[in-house]
Parts: sequence; C-alpha cells; structure tokens
Amino acid sequence: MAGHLTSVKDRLRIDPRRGPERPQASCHEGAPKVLLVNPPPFQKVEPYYDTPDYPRTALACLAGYLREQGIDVYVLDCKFDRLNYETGMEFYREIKPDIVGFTAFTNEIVQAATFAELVKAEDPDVLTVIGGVHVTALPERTMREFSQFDYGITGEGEETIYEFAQNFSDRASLAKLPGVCYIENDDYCFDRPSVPIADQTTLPFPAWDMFWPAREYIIQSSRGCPYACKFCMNPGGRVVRPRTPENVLDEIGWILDTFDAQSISFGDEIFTIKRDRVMEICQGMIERGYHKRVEWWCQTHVRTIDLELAELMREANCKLVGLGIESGDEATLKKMGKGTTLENIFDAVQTMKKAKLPFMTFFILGQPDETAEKAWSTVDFAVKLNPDLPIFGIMVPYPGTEIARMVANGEGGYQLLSEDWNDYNKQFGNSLEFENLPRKTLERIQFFGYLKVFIWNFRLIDLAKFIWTFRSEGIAVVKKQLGLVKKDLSVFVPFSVDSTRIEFAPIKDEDAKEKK
Ligand code: B12
Ligand code: SF4
Repeated sequence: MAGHLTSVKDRLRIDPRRGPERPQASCHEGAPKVLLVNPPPFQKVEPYYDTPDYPRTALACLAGYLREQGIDVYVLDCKFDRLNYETGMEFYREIKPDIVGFTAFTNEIVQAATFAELVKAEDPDVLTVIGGVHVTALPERTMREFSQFDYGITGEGEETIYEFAQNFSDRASLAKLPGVCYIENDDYCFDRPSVPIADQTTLPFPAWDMFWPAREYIIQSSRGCPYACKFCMNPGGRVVRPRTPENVLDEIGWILDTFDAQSISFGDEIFTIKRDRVMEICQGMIERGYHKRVEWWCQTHVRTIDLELAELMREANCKLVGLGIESGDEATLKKMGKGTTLENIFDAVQTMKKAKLPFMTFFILGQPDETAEKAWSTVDFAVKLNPDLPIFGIMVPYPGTEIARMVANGEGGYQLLSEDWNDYNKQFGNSLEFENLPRKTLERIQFFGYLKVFIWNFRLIDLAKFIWTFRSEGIAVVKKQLGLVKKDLSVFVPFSVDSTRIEFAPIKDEDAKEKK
C-alpha cells in the first residue's frame, strides 16, 4: 500500500527507529479518500508541543473510527513526523484525497488554514474541513475568518466525519448533518449540534498503527469533566464518559506489544474522577505486568486523590501526576469554578508526598482582577507546596470560556492585547494584560516564579535539570525579557535538535520562510 509514497518516505527513512515502510491506511476500494492532518508548527520553541514524540490523539481516534467503517483514511501528523509545509504537501500529492480534515487547537488554527490554503491553491475541488476545539468554540467566526476551510465540524468528530465522507459528493446532504457548519452566500449555516458518544467503550481503538512507532502515546480513557473553571471551555462536556478498565488495559497492551512505547500519558481531563475505575486500571496494569514495561503519567483534580489510590498508582509505575492548582489566593479559588480551597490543595499535596508519587502543579497568573501582590502570593504558595515540577502559565482567554467573555466585556480588569490566534499560548503568548498589571510584569513574575520554587527550597540540582530540560523555552523567555524579541519567537530561536528527544536527522528547517 505504501509503495508509492517514495519521496516523503525517503526523507523519513533516515530514521532507523522508524523502519523502511511508513504504516498506511485502510485502502477500501472505491471508498472516499480522507486525509487527516495535524499541521506543522510555525515555531519550534516548546519541543513537547511543537516536535512531539507522540502522535496526535484526535487523528488516531478519527482514523480508527473511519477505518472501521470502511473509509479509505490516511493520517499526516506533521508535528510528530517533523514535516514542514513543503514536505506535508508532497505527502498530500501522493495521496490525492477527496477530503482533507484538519485538527487545530486555537493556537494552531492559523497553521491549519495555511495548509488548507496550499491545498486549495492546488486542487480547488478538494473539500477542506476543520475540526477540533477551536472551531467547536467559535464556529461562525472560524468559518468567516478562514475561507480556506469549506466546512467546519464541531464537537466530537468520529460519527460526523464518517457521515460527511459517505455523503461528500452531495452538498445538500452535508448541510443537514449534525455538527457541520459552513458559509453560503455570506450566511452562516449550522443545522444542529452533534450528540456526544455516550458509551466510549464502543469506539474502536485509536489507529496508532497508522503512525510511526512512538516513544509516548497519549490515550484518552475518559472524556468530560464535571467542573466549570472560568478559563476552560471543557470541550468534553460536563458528563464524564469513561471507558471500561478492561478496554483501557487492552489498548495499553496493544501499544506495548506492538510499538514498544516508553511512556503512556492519560489525556483525561481528570484521570482519577472515577476512583474505582482507576483502582482497577492500576491493579490490571500490575497483574498484566505492564508496570514493569512502561511508565505513565496523568493529570487530575486535587479533590479526587487519596493515599490508598496514590500508593497504588505509584506501584503501577505512575511517574508523575499533574495537579491543577491555578492560584494561591483563596478568594480567587472560590470564584473560579474548580471547587477547590487552599486546604484541599494542601491535603492533596501531602498525600502525594506521603505516597512518594512525584507531582507537577499548574498555576495560572492573570486571574480576574489580578494584582502583582496576588500573583506573587500564587508564587509563594507554589514555593510552599514545593512540587517536583512547577508550571506557571499566563491566562489566555480561550474562546468559549468565561474568561474570554470577561475580556470581551472589559471585566476583571482585563485588556485584550492581541487577536492573533498564534498569541494564544500560556507560556509564550501575548493575549492579555491588566489595567494595573502590564504584561511585562506578569511575565517577570512568571520567570522569577520558576526560579523561586527551586531556590527557596534549596533545590539547585533540580533547578539545573529544569533549565536543561526546558532550555529551548528558557532561551525564548530570556530573549523576550531582554526585549530581543517581541512576538515572533521563531525568528530568534532557531530549531535546535535535542538528541535526547529526537533521534532522526532533521529535515532542513524552513520555518522562518514558512511563517505567514
Ligand atoms: C491531552 C491534552 C493535551 C496534551 C496533548 C495534546 C495533543 N497534542 O494531543 C498536551 C499536554 C500536550 C496538551 C498541550 C496543550 N494544550 Co491541551 N488538552 C488536552 C486535553 C485534556 C485532551 C485533548 C485530547 O487529546 N482529547 C481527546 C481527543 C480525541 O479529543 P479532541 O482532540 O478534542 O478531538 C475530538 C474533537 O475535537 C474532534 N476533532 C478534533 N480534530 C478534528 C479534526 C477533524 C477533521 C474532525 C472532523 C474532528 C476533529 O473529534 C475528535 C474526536 O472526537 C484537552 C481538554 C479536552 N477535553 O479536550 C486540552 C486542551 C485541548 N488543551 C488546551 C491547551 C490550551 C493546550 C496548550 C495550548 C497549553 C499551552 N501550553 O498553552 C498546549 C498546546 C499543544 C499544541 N499542540 O500546540 C486547551 C485548548 C483550548 C483551545 N481553545 O485551544 C484544552 C481544550 C484544555 C482547556 N480546557 O482549555 N494538551
Ligand atoms: S477541572 Fe480541568 S478540565 Fe475541568 S473545567 Fe476545570 S480546568 Fe477544565
């Protein structure tokens, strides 16, 4: 099947880890051809996001479903495969699909539109479709802003993209599909939303075999979260829809037996929300011996962890748990919608320490009505918690969130700095500041926050390790602080290959050229 993919494949063949043949699609005779794309990054500053060692979960889920339904589906994960726009288009030409579906978070929407524009310039008749959280949150604006996309698919995509592919040549039918939106004669058209898939265990496994073997896999063992944090759009909805422990364990077993993965992360919004289920998953991992073969990490809510569970997770080889702490200010927590207090947070942290389970903590500087004092109190709180890995983000008004609404209405002291979606990033973004707290000050607090957690806790070796691990990000931050770069970090931070993370010879980097 993959015999004709010579040009792109040859470039990738440099990598011994990846073997001679690129795994390929389902190839059902006469079926429509769908190509699913994760677009290339514009800048390579955060290696974990921009050059990931894990394939994109959304593409794998959609491809698994389409394949099972008999659609001829291909995946093109440019970030995972280190492809730029030029080589991505080469792959596109080899496939000649009928439909190209793009996935995009908000910070990736311009990347996806750039790729769609190249596709349209070459083949105006190919249908381009955008799916994922950005178009789900802002369907009309996305369709108006990016005419490169013929259609948008909102919400969970498995069933909709399948029906879309089946009817792709009949535009009248496409218009009536739930979840599908488009612009016609300057009118925004959207019939009705799609219904989330209630029983997630009925879905086939993500088509991980259609990607090169990876070091890490991000698997989704449940979708949804019952909380309502102001800064989060919670795309999975308020109802938690878990897969059965057996089904999750079987997917892990398949990944380990087939791809020899080194690490698994659970992408679940709150992994431990259903305690018994996680106990069963951990017990199953130990019984099946997976805990000796792979390490794993997850993220969770501080009110859903206890000592017995944390100890079992550690025994099952959990190496890191991410906790959403967000703020060190009790009044801010109260209004946030996360349902936590400083006491809950302390308890959870004590539990992690007692269980000797490493943990990282996520903080967001720039909460509504933030002042420098409050932001520093969050940093001081982080110093007290002394997490293995502190992460300080700066608030981003992601579409569909309460924060975005406040920013649009000038509430919470917020001032919008940019409507460029590329600026919508928590670490390096540039989306907002406050009337009384300029962006630069917030960024300084963020920068010194990292240093303070390590230095105040006398963890100089950990600090050195942290700086080394995040050196690419660190260089970008320092340059930004020194005023050497305002916005477009890619121009100042050339892509450096980290041999511990990337094993194959890089394709010639042409990012600066590609930047729109
Ligand atoms: C796991 C996760 C991560 C992982 C892995 C992400 C990845 N690259 O795979 C990590 C930790 C790396 C990560 C990083 C970030 N994340 Co994140 N992440 C998640 C999380 C918890 C789950 C995502 C997931 O894989 N879900 C499972 C898959 C199957 O669902 P899905 O991606 O939504 O896809 C479904 C539909 O959207 C749709 N769909 C998606 N693509 C397409 C394409 C087509 C053609 C169609 C038809 C349908 C379709 O169908 C899919 C199947 O049903 C979500 C929260 C959430 N519940 O979605 C946040 C979330 C997506 N992340 C978010 C953010 C902000 C980030 C960061 C930007 C953080 C930062 N540094 O600022 C980075 C950016 C990474 C990047 N690539 O640039 C936000 C995005 C908000 C927004 N509007 O963009 C979310 C929604 C969290 C939140 N509540 O705010 N993230
Ligand atoms: S707990 Fe996490 S996933 Fe749930 S609403 Fe808050 S930030 Fe979003």
